[in-house]
This record gives sequence, C-alpha cells and structure tokens, in this order.
Amino acid sequence: MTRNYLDNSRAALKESMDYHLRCSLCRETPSKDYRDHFLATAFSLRDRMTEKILQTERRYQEAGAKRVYYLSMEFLIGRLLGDSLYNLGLFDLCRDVLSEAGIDIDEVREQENDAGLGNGGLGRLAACFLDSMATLDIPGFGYGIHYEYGLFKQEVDNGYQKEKPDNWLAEFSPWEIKRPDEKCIVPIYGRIEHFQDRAGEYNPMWLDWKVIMGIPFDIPVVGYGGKTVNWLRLYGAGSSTDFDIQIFNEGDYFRAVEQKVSSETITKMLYPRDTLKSGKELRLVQEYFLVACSLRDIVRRYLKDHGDFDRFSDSVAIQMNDTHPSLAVAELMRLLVDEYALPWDSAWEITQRTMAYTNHTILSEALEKWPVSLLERVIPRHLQIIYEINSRFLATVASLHPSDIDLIRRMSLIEEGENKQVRMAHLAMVGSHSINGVSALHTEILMKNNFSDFHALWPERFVSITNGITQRRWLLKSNPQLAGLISEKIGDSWITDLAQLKRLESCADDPDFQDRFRGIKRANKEALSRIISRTAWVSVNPDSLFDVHVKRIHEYKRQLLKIMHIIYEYLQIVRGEKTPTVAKTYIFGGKAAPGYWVAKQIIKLIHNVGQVINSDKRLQDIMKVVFLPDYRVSLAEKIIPAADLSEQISMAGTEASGTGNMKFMLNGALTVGTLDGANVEMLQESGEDNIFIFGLKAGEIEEMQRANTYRPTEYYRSYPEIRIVVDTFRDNVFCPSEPGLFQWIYSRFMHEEDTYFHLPDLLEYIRIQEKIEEEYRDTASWTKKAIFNVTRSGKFSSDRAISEYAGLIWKVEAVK
Ligand code: GL9
Repeated sequence: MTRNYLDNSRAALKESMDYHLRCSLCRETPSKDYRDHFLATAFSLRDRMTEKILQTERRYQEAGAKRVYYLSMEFLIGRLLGDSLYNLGLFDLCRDVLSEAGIDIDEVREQENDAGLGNGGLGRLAACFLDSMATLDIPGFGYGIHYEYGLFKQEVDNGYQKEKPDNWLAEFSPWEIKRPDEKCIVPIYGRIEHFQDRAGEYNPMWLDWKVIMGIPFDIPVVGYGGKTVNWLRLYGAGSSTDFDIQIFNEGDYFRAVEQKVSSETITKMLYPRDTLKSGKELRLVQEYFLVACSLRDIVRRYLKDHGDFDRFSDSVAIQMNDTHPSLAVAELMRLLVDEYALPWDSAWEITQRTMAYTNHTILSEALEKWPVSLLERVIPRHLQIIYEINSRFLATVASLHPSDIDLIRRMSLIEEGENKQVRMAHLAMVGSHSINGVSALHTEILMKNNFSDFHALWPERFVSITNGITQRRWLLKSNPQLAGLISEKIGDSWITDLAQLKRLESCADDPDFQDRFRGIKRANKEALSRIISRTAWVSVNPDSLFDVHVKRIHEYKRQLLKIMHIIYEYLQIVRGEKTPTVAKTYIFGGKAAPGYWVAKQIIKLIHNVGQVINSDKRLQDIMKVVFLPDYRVSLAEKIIPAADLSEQISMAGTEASGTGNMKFMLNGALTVGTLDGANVEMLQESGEDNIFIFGLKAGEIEEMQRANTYRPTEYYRSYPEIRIVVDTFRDNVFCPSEPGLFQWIYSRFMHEEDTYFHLPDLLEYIRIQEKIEEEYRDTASWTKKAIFNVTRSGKFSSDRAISEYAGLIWKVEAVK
C-alpha cells in the first residue's frame, strides 16, 4: 500500500485510521472501543506530523535558519489530540469519520491521559510557547525530561490530600517517537586530576566518572495551519548497556559499562515543588542530565553544517526557563574548552551570546542554590568552571568598584559561609546576554530589588516580556462555542492574531449578541456543574455566579483570603445581617506540594467550610463551596470557560505574572485581583470598569515590611469584620469534630505572623465582593464587561510574547 501521509481527504483519513486499528493495534474493524479509536486517530495524525517535521526541517536547512532551543525542566502539555486536530485543520473531518463509525469524538478525546510533566504556570508557559513558535513558523524546539511519572494525581479524602503516582505512560503515549539511535552518554561523578602537558602547563582531567545514557523521545509540535511542525525532545535516562562506548571513550568499554549509574531512577519522576527549591541530589542530577543531553545534541546538530564554532551564536539561541537549566552555562563552556579546545575567552563570548535567562519568581525560597560540596561530588569539572567564571567576573566588578567589598560579596556566584553555595541565578545572569522578567511589574521588582546590583552593572541586559497563553488551546479548543460565535462575527483571523478580537467591540452592546454570549457561558456552566457533581459530589446551580480560584495551593496566592471572605459572607447571612441577592458557587482547585503542610491544611479548611455551608438548609440555593480534586490542564480547560469571576488575589509583589488570569479573561470572566503580576497590565488593557482591583500595592507592602509596621493584632482589634472571621478558627466553627484543627491560623495572627498580609487586604476584599454582587445583578452590564474582557485580551497571546522573545532576545526570524 502506498500511502500519502499528507492526504487530508476524508477517504485517506478513514483509510489511515482503519490501517492503524488493524496494523498498529491488531484490532478487528470496526472497533467499538474508544481507546482503540483514540490511538488509531493519534497515530494517523502523527503520520501526518512526522512527514511535516521532515518538510519543515528541509525548509529550515535551505534557509540556513537560526534555531531557538527552549530548555525547561517542565513542559505541562496536557492532552494533545484536540490541539493536533485543530492545528492540522482536521477536527471536523475526523469527527465525521468517527461518527460514521458510531463513535463520539468527545469520548475518544477523554481517553487521553494528560502529560503532566510540569507543576503549574512555568511548565504550562513552556507548552504554550512551543505552540506559538510552531504557529509563527519559528525554528523553535523544546528540550526537557521524559519523566516516567508526571505531577502526582490528587485525591481528596475527607478534605485531606492524598498523592497518587501519575503513571501517564502506563498505556503509553502515541505521540512520542523514541530515538535510541540518537542517544547520548553523559559523564557524572568522579574526580579531577591535573596533568602536566608538553609545555609544562597543568591541565585538568576529569577521571573515574560514571555514565548516564540519555534516550531522546520526540513529540511533534504542530503549528496552527499545519505548515510548520517542530518538536519537543524529552530525554529519558536509559538502562541499556549495549552502547557504543567509542562515542565517549575509546577502549574503555568494560569500565564504562561497570560504572553506568543506575540510571532509570534519574528520570523517574518530576519533583512536585513549585516556587520552592528542592535541594535533593537527584534533582541536581536531573538538571545536569537535561543540560548535558541537550547541549550535546545542539552542538552535534550545529557541527553537521559547520566546521568550527565561529557562527555558533548566529545559528543557535538557548533560552533557560528559570535557573533549573542554568548549568547550561558551565556545560557549554566545558564542551567548548575541554572537548573542542577553544580558548577560554572565545568560548566565553560564544556562551554569553548564545544563552538567555528568564526569571519566573522573586520568592527567595525558590531561588536555587546548590552546595559547593554537592557539585564537587556530582560534577567536579563544572564546579571548577564555575569558579573560573566567578573569578573573572569578580575581577571585572572589582575593577569598576575597587573598594566595594560588600558589592563583590553580594554579586559573587558563590555564597560564602559555613556551607558554601553556588547561586544559580547569578550563574545564569553572568552567562547570558539577556535577562527577562515575565511581567512589567515583576521585571521592575527584579531590577529594583533582587538583581539591582546586576542591573546597575548591565542595564542593557534586562528586558521585560509579559507572559502569554495560546488562544488555540485556551479558546478555540476549550471553548468551541464561543470561538464559533467570534468567528461568525469577525472571521477567524483571531486564531493567529489575537488583537483582532478588538473588532468585536461593536457587538458588546448588541442585545442579540449578548444573549448568545450568555447562552454559551450558561452551557459551559452546565457542563461544569455535571463534572462537579460527579467528582466533588456537590450539586450546584448553573444560574449562580461561578466564582473560581484555581491554581497551585500556596500561601502567597492567598486561598486563605478567599475562604475568609466566604466565612464572613456565611456568618453575615446566617446571622441575618445580610440578605443575599445573588446565588454563588465558590469553586476551588489546586494541588499542594506533598511536604507543604500549610497548603494541605488550606485544602482541608476549604473542604470543611464547604461541608458546613453546603449542608446548611438556610443556604440551600444561595451558596455552595466546592473543591474540585486533581486540578490539571484538561480540567482547567473545562473550568475556565465556565467562570464568571476569576480570583487573582496574591499578595502584591509575589506573583511574577500569572497565566491563569489571562485564560479567564480570554473566556469572558471578570477578574477580581490585586495589582500583582500581569493583573496590572490586564487593568490597563480592559479599563478599570471591567476589572475589580483591590488591596495594598507592592510598594506599600514593601514599605510596611521594611519599616516593620504591620501588626495583625491591631487589625484584629480594630475591625469586627476581621475579628468574627478569625475567631471561627479559635472556636472550631469549621472543625467541631476535630477541635483545635485550625487553631494554628488564629495563633499565627495573634503572634503577629501573617507573612502574606491577609488581614490588611480583607476589608477591601469584602467590600469589593459586595460591589461585584451588586454589579452581577445587572445582567446586561455584566455581560458587556465580560465581552470587553474577551475583546481586550489580545495582548495576552503567547504569539505576542514569542514575537517579543524572537525580536528582542533571540534575533530569529520566521521561516515561511
Ligand atoms: C511561576 C510564577 O509563579 C507565575 O507567576 C508565572 O506566571 C509562571 C510563568 O512565568 O512562573 N514561577 C514558578 O516557579 N511557578 C510559576 O507558576 N511555579 C510553577 O510552575 C508551579
């Protein structure tokens, strides 16, 4: 059978799906099994994408294009079937082919496991960026880790989070292409000795290393329109011993086999911590493994077309997604100096011109530092290189500020002390030509506070690039009805140019358009209500206001502030001090890092408050509180289109950007938020009438922290609204059967501990929620504001973000 993989006719698609049912899956046709159809469909799409990878590669080759490599420990890709169908333009066709066989495409799509290879925003951003690079025809590729277990699955048992392994590959993924032929061998551990060469110079030699094998798994990344297909390459640590040791060290085969690290453990699982460093040796090994595999691969690909490194930084751009891959600076230096014998200065220039670093958080507990003693044991040669980089760097600093010892101490890559540590952010900044924050406010804070010394030294290196999200996944695919309505009015150019949504503004006042817009929201709310009753066992009213707080559970994100408001409202109603005018459903979701006690307690608190409120007859049709278990990409795709109100209430100055905030805006939810991260820019875009902003500003909080003037007990004493809420924690109102359970919250406030400033923002938060309730009752006005949120969200496309990276940092162009 000759097969044309690019034939997108109905007959060809049908033939291909039947072929895979029989030949790849060994099933009788017709099959009635949804999973069979999922795999057969995925294989049929993969055929088309792999063919296009080859075509795309030829195009890049002919253009001699510069390539971007996005290095990230996390790619939170979720499901791929729907996106591939939309981006290839095969959705309708495929739905019809399946339905002819009596198969519902939605059921088929539900068969796919999420690829949860990330914790949250940082990993999801990386996935959106891949989609945008392919859509914009940019030669941009991802490098990451092929974790056997992604982020844990969350179960909630009586309000307590239970972690279950996420064995996402148990039924294997049809998207990935394993490429053992392109494996690489990575040295690790061992020691350094210095040998004298002929000229009498002492040269370092890395001896007695062990080896890890990196096996690439490629996942095609198809851009919208299907023209460009890039790839994401994930490395798994391999267990095979029959590698060709000549690649690495001629004649030393047996020793290398013997010294092979028990490598399967290395890529076993994703570390489930967000914005918190792990400090575990295995995590360091993972970070090094990613960097070592990807740089070998990048250099190998470059050298296929080049005889030397003269054009390296004109041909290659490497973006480090946070400091997790910052060892890339040392590894590239090691490759250039040790393996390709370049002089240090040339190697350094190449490295700096190639690398760029994105910072994703200012929380100090997330800033990675690794003990020098650990690096010395795991990657001794890299430690030496880091020391050399540091001594040259500090010499420059000293020459500019000869007597400023304190400055040198602050900027050093090494933090002195009893346990010396390497500051990975400093390594990343020194080794890069570009340093960027992920929103205007975040970049400003980086330059003013965390990295002010570096900013003073190299102001030209700092840029701000506000995050973005791909509208292909977060509107076209996840909210198909709204996408259809928009396309009906303004055509479908918004799919690749989100700013086009502006053209919808004239519809905002049109009662007919408003009706349809509301009808779609209502249908999405009904669909979510069914999920809620199935997974959280609570029945909710789709006509109520859906007030949604979903994201990782973290103190700085202040789920506690939300729950305190709910408690306040509940008390007001049951005490007869408030007559509710709007029925509300409060929806929470999010995972807590397994070792994060406070975050787990907050889940328990949400659960318990929900139990009390949901079973109170007086509030039957007025208020519900729901915690949806196992928040993940595929669930977010169902929650976000159903939201009326988006909670973005982090303490100002802590959320670097946020990306969930943008997804809600795009889907017509109004935001209640602090002036934090990208909320600031959402306010600018939407206009102040269409967003609810409250709370202390970052500068005000900073000032209160500096002057140490904030006293929680003063707020407790001064404001009865605060007192009645805080007292519920002391009085076991939400834990009658487990007295003392939430006492810790009360005690913290009483001991003047409230790191994330809940109490100073609570009053204003209560007031603005009252305003929201008031405004929600004016349906036409609310709908208009919701529409404006959609039409003014154009800036928050990841296409805009990627265009900025391409122009300002990577200097790469589209290859059309
Ligand atoms: C984060 C920030 O906290 C978010 O505000 C930001 O939007 C994203 C993407 O830039 O990066 N930094 C970080 O470490 N995480 C973020 O979400 N953590 C997780 O990925 C869970």
